[in-house]
Amino acid sequence: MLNQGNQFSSLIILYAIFSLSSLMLKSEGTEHIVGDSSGWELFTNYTNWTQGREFHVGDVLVFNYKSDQHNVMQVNSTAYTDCGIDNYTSLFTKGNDSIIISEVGELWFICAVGDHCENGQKLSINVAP
Ligand SMILES: [Cu+2]
Repeated sequence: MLNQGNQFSSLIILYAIFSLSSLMLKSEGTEHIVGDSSGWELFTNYTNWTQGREFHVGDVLVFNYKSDQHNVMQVNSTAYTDCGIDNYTSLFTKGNDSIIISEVGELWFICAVGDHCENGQKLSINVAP
């Protein structure tokens, strides 16, 4: 049979476990499905998609697309504006790409296939601390 002291310490331990797990959940970033159910596609306005959303370091951007039709190229602001594909930071081609946001500031992504970027398949986000 448990005495008062033991019951009290079990409660403390339970409390510690719960607070730890909620802390762990909290530190896990938000997952942003780019374009929601449309995914990473042509004819989707990604500027609209970013409205009302907050992006923070540790969040994850998920790009869903058909890997034989699109890709995700992380570029600088100039390449974003000009749809330039010669210089890029990273290229993702899996079709289900999770990109962990690791820095504060603006980030730019385009699709480097054909004229997709010119047709609006581009995303720019502003990452808050
Ligand atoms: Cu594309």
